[in-house]
Amino acid sequence: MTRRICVIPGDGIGREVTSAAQAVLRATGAPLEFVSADAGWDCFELHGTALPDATVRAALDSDAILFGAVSSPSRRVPGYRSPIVALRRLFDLYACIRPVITAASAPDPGLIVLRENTEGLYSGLETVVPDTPPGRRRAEATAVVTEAASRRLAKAAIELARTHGLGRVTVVHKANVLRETCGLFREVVLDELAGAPDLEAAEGLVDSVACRLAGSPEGFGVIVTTNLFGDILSDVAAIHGGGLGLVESISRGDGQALFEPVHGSAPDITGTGRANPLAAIRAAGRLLQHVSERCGDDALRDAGNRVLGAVQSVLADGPRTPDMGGTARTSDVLTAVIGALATATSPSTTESSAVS
Ligand code: GGG
Repeated sequence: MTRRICVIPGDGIGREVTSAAQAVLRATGAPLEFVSADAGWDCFELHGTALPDATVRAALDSDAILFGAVSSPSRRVPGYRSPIVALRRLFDLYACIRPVITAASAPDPGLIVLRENTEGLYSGLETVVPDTPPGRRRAEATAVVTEAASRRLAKAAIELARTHGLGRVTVVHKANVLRETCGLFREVVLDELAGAPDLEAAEGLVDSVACRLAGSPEGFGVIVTTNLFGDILSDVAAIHGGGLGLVESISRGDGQALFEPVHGSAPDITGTGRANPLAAIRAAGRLLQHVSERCGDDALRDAGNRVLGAVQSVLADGPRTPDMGGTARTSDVLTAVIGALATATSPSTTESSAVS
């Protein structure tokens, strides 16, 4: 049966890397059809919305979403809101999973950052206090933490740690200062972990974890944390996975799932043909594994495993884009991945388990 993939390339190099990922998906021979949909800043400039209704419908009507990257402006633009944050909330994609394959753990994840994806400080509850004179302006943001969202995330952390043999779940928070919000998150996650005696439960304050994580990825297992902390820590963790050009991100709920590279739209290199497509290609491999798991199609899982295996072999032998110290172009890496697909061997048991 043909599965429908909604491709949302977004802005900048998002378009270049999703095009490469789509080419790899086609090269697997898996029975897929692609529906392209708009989102992002360019879309906003063209259509007056960063997330058209047609895009939401196309995403709804698909088996999975392949997303590129968007460039939301850092200044306030009336009518604009981040489409990726909106998609995560619209589809209740509560678990954002960022596996980090380190030199020591390859081809399996040595660390997974699991970020709450629907609330926290990204709940969209920001206000400006009206009518304040210059010099006295004031803006406020509300962080939302609920027991239900924290508990379902903790369950996902437990499942991930078990599936990938990571042995430990580390809850990261700042409950010594944010006693109510982080305090609730910490309490609920630790409570859920108490019911998983096969796993070691650990905890850490976000600042000290960031410092330790910048030095080494060892000993964390699955890091489970709130939205903003997870956004930052997953970029720090990417250092150990070869940089942002290599790490994929899976946002899933109980229904839909969205796959994307962790990196953004990189306007500085857009159009130069030097973007690293490997994170997006890995995202495409995870997408195949996920769809396979959802619909019980072993051939799709095999295709996903081959994509991930092909990426590993290109990482070992090159070619490499400039972010990895090489001089290769996006198209060189794409050609190499497609070439490696034919001979990609079946990866180890844990890698062949869907991360989502
Ligand atoms: N592929 C991930 C991505 O696009 N990262 C940049 C990001 O999250 N931007 C948020 C935004 O621009 O709204």
